[in-house]
Amino acid sequence: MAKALEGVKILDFTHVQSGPTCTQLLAWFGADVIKVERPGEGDITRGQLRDIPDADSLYFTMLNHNKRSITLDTKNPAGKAILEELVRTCDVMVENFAPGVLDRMGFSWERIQEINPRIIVASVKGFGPGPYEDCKVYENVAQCAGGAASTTGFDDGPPLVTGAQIGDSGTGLHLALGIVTALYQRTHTGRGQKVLAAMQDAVLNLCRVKLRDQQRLAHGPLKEYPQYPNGEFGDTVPRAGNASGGGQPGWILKCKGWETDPNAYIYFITQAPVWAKICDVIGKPEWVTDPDYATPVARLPRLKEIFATVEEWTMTKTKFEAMEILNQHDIPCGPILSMKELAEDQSLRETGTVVEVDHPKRGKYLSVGNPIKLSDSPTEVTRSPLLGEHTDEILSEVLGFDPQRIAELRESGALGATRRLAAE
Ligand code: CAO
Repeated sequence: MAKALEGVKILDFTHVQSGPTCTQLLAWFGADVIKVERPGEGDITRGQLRDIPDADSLYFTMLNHNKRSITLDTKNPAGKAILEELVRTCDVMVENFAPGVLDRMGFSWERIQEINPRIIVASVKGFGPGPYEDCKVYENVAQCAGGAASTTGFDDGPPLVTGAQIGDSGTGLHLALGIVTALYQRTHTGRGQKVLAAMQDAVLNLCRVKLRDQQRLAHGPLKEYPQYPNGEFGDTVPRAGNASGGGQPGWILKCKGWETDPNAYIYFITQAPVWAKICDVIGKPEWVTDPDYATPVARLPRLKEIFATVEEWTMTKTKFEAMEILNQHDIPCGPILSMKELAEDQSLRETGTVVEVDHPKRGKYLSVGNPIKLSDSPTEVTRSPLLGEHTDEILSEVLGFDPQRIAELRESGALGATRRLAAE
């Protein structure tokens, strides 16, 4: 079956996490993603957090499925000339180097446009134009600078970063949307354009509800926050612990076994339309008519006490038992699932959200597959490339170079030493 982005050629000049997550998605949608890597080392994540000696790390393999790899020394004149050919041939260039790197390499936006006015140049940077535009940025820096850390954690503790990679993978998602939008616009204009996703902007976009709350503060306390009614509100959005970000109060509650299992918890939402059912389930039918508990407004100053009472009930059930009972009554809730539980979840395997991939050097490993499902463009996850595995193939198939030219290029040092799958 033809894939959604079949025929689109991506020059993937990305590394680490933010850029690779973007190009991996495009590859899953059918684009031909050509990953250009520095000879010898390649993407730095190949060697980072290694669990198996000499094999590409899970960090790399889980972010670079369905791509081809070519090694090029772009500081070598012949290597630079090949990069120029790739710019001429590809539809999109994606990069997430530190600010100024592409310019120093000789590939300013103006120069790229001269080579190929149809190309879309998509970049992840830490910050957009402004005081920090020249800074190098990693995940947690973006979480801190984008408002996530200041609003995550408990009121009496320090700011916290979250395990979700909203700075890297979150920005990669934003960039992917920018790219397909620019590709669509190109069908009318015939022109390429620059696409920028700054990590600070992407994190702030995901923290939209907190900027909402910042403005609500001017009109009084945030009544759904745990600080209400007894705590103090300053002039900035406080950390809200596990309170829900929406209008339906929620909290994380202990379940049976919490003393020994760090994940024996459930997220419980006291959604207003099912309040009567909640009261029945937890054995408090009198709360349905009691004016202190009957309405959402009356409940707000009593949320702590209400959740403590609900918890007395959840502690008598495992998180899965509680989930089953609550779902029978349409009461929104969610078990706190560990990575082990997610890895073993059969339904996630069946949908391809968790996939097992085979790799010639590391054997079988689990990965997260494509979380976006297209009915007419199904995803088949294939393993990440070895460093430079497709160098010759790309030079001949994509750029049309003959074997002699490839041999000369190899002599020149432009390609570095290629590791061949067959030789390993
Ligand atoms: N051949 C020769 N040189 C190459 C090359 C190739 N194929 N590919 C890259 N290089 C060189 C570049 O030319 C550059 O050299 P110069 O600094 O001499 O110009 C260098 O490698 C790469 O530079 P970098 O500054 O991007 O890399 P870094 O490891 O120092 O910084 C990072 C990494 C992520 C902090 C930085 O790239 C960055 O801020 N990127 C933007 C934000 C981002 O994506 N962050 C998320 C990373 S995931 O947590």
